[in-house]
Amino acid sequence: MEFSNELLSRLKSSKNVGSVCGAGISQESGVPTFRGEEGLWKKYKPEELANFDAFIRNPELVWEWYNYRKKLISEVEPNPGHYALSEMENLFDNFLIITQNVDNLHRKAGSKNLVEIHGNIMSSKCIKCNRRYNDLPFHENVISVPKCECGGIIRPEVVWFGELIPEDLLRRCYEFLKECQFLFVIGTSGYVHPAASFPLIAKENGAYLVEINSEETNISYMMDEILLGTSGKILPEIVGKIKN
Ligand code: BV8
Ligand code: ZN
Repeated sequence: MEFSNELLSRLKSSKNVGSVCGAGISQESGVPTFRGEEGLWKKYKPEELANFDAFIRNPELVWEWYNYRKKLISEVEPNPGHYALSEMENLFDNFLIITQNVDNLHRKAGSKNLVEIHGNIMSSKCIKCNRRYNDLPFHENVISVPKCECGGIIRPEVVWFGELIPEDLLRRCYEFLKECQFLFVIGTSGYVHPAASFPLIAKENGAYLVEINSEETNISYMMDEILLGTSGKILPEIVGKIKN
């Protein structure tokens, strides 16, 4: 893929470079996205499963969904897109990944400068005493709702619809976006807030916005450039250009 001189010169001269990532960056690892035709789960909308009321109403069903996703995620690896972002940490003074994904793949690819604003599917917590349980075993087809020693039920430690993003994570994002000079917006349909508002905040602070997506999205209108294609292919090519 050819990149504009504008993109390359801005990128090479930027110190504060970031990325806002969505499910699309994990698609080439084999993790289904939410709103694509393959959909995470055709029968239900994530918005109907990924919320606290649905969990209280039917914790078995919600754990079935999360165990299905945990098993799937435990069998996949990061793709070249994740590794390219991990490499960018060494190419810029101040590089940050803000991800909506809970699939642990940025960490597996070695990224350290990472804010998982929607949490991480591999950690769970008791809804009564908040005790954290990392790496709960997930049994396929055995649907039992995990219980805490205190008797409370345990939930996946992810941020559901209607729940607040942890204050410290949100603050870290806003502080970064204030200084951001160049922002990649990768593999997100731009529906879910507050992540969907991050590119505009960066733009208002002078950042150059480059969207990487296999199709136009809800937020393409605000981008300085749109690179249509898959992130697993485009990101390593960008890293190659920066290194030369
Ligand atoms: C909150 C965790 C305060 C669980 C998730 C303002 C305006 C409108 C609505 C709201 C608003 N503020 C709050 C809301 C309500 C709500 C919201 O945004 N609703 C939307 C649906 C309208 N937001 C919240 O509730 C948030 N909390 O704001 O608290 C508050 C609360 C209530 C009311 C007011 C304020 C919390 C949201 C967090 C929800 N949790 N996940 C879990 O994952 O199990 S969201 C879920 O969607 C995932 O995290 C996912 O990452 C995220 C976003 O989806 P995408 O990542 O974009 O994935 P999608 O499938 O949609 O798109 C994939 C893209 O990839 C596509 O564009 C495709 O073309 C592209 N692609 C595919 N393959 C590739 C590719 N691109 C490149 N390469 C490829 N190979
Ligand atoms: Zn407990």
